Amino acid sequence: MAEQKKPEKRMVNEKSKDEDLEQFREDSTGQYLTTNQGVRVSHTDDSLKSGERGPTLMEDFHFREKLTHFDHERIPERVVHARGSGAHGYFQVYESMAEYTKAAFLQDPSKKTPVFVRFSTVVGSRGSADTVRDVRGFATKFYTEEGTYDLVGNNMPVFFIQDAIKFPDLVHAIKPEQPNEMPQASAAHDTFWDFVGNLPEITHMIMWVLSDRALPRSYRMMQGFGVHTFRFVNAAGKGRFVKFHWRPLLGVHSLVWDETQKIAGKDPDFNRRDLWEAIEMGDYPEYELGVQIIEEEDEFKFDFDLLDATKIVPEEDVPIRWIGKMTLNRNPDNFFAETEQVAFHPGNVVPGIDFTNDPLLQGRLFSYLDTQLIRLGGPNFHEIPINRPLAPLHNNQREGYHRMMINRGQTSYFPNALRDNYPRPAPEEEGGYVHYTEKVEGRKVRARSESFKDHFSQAALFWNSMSDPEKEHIVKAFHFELGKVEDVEVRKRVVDLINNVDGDLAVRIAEGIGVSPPATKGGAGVTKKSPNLSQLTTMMDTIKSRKIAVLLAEGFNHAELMQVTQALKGAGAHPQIISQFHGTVRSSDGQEVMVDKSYVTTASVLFDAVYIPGGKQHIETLKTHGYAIHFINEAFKHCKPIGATGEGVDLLTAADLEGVETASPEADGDVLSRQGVVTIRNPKGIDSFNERYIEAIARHRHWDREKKERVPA
Ligand code: HDD
Repeated sequence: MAEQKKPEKRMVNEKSKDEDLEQFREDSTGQYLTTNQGVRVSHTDDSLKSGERGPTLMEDFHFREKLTHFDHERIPERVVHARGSGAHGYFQVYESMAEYTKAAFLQDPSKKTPVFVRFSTVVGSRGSADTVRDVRGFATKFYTEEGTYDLVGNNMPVFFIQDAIKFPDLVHAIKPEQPNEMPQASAAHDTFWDFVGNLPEITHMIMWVLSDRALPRSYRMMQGFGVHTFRFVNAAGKGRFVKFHWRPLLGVHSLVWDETQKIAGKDPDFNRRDLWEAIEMGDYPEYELGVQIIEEEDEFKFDFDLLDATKIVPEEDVPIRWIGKMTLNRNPDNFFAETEQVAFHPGNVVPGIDFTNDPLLQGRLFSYLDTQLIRLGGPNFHEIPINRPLAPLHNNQREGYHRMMINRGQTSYFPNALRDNYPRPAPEEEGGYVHYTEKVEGRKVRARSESFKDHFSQAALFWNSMSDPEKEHIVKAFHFELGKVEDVEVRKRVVDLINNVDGDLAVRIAEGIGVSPPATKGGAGVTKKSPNLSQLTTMMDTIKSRKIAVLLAEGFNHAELMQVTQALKGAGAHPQIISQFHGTVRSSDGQEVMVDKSYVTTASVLFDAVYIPGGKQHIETLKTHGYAIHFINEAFKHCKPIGATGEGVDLLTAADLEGVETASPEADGDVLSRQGVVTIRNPKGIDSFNERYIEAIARHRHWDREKKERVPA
């Protein structure tokens, strides 16, 4: 027998994903219009007719092709996570993780692995608003040299259910109701809460979904989690459990409920626009990847099961190690081609990363490939540019709808002698994926492990770890969600369920929704806290990329405006001039400034903070502008930082910010910072004003103000 050729060493593809996509890009600038066959078109405004007023002719191939293509433009939206926004970028590990995993993209700190990330809401349709109360998807595709790895996570570390077989029930319950397809993109209706009241395992996730985590200020300011326990495997074949985390370098920040509802009208694309604009402006979102690594011998040392996706591994038990950073630095060229057609799959793993027996994960391993077959119309969706691996691919799969690859050679089977067995399986040392040799045995049972049955302790841990304002937000969220439920028995059952977590919380919920509190006050008997579950422990030392509204009318103080806006820009924020009309406004010393937005094209809810410079005439005018007063009141009500200098302080007095002290006319040069309202009368002290104002913005929100119910907005 002739000696067999050795397969070539893996050709590491050094192309970036951007270069890879180049061959598919089209730019029609300077080009003639053609048909899909490349025939130049001479006229596209009238169909071909028999006489000017006669019938259209079948032979009009341009008309038929144009209409037919249009008629087929839509594909089914994702059954969940239909609304999403994507971005390209790269990932770099800080130091080699070889001790824990052999995954090539986690070895070399100098290597940049291209990524594509899609953020999403879960429940709403493709055209629904961004700021609804919902979990956010955080799915990352790493185009590694060993093949594509997908980390398909969410912005919450736990899930609603423990076994994938319940996923269709969950989704049917939370999606709009059957008879009338209402409400859109909202859990606040009877069927969802009916499901909740009958499914104790959902309790922990409900606490997260009703918390501020469900209202992210930005995709750039939320965490991500792999949720399941996965496995790292090193070159020696040693396996360890691993939990994945993403943390944003801008800190974790949320909107407030009233604000989210208003934004849904003012700018339904709020989070999508935010991501897009940030990348266009060079404010590249950055996230660190973290891992919690657990030795196999420690599998049973926790009071919950590592295979249960309704549980976290508290940081106090296993600290997070931050191992690398992802930077998103390029917007897609075409939403449909990239963000819509991208297909994630938790089963896309590379050597060094493996699964566990988490029954939720196991079910996902089936569902994602299956769903793409209907959504993307056949088995060749991996050939769509955004889904193509950067690693070369060779196998004996053939044909099917929309096949792009032109396979050469006589054979499409294995084994074969005609082509020396090519393409042939790679041994492990040549990068062949070998599944972790976990020992499994047992009887076939349709059952849930006893170790999955504590549904309330971690829900209580989460509740205990919240700050007072966060707790208040959760109670109010229950009031809203259950307040929308028409069936009183459904409301009651949820109150009874929450009584298992915390008796006082159950009473506070009952109070707001017209049902009697549980007969006996219950609770999970957990007093522990895990401080980092609260968003108030997040980074609060940067104002990078925050949007600051500057309210202006004719006659403002130009020097103050410049000093403050320069300082804000210096700290990385983006001040925008808001005035009654578009065009320009003139300062007291005759300088013209361009207006970015007029009152009617924007609103306070679209900004992170407000600033009002001095200028006598300008303030007298603003006092008469209902929009300006409303702008301030609303920003105040939403606990946003407000800054005013010189006569600007008088506008705050006119807006009546219920008892918050501002700098008095006599206070010469002293800055006053009270509950995020920062004021100064004399511009001499503007530098210290800037410092305090920037500090107040970095804190994001000033929750003390929430108690001031009287402030109109
Ligand atoms: Fe899922 C999409 C995240 C459980 C079935 N899921 C989808 C996306 C994300 C997640 C981020 C959108 C990906 C994209 O942007 O295209 N899903 C999760 C997480 C889960 C989870 C973090 C629990 C830990 N999912 C889950 C289960 C099932 C599914 C248990 C079914 C058994 N998910 C799907 C799906 C989707 C999907 C139906 C819809 C579109 C798609 O897959 O591509 O297959």
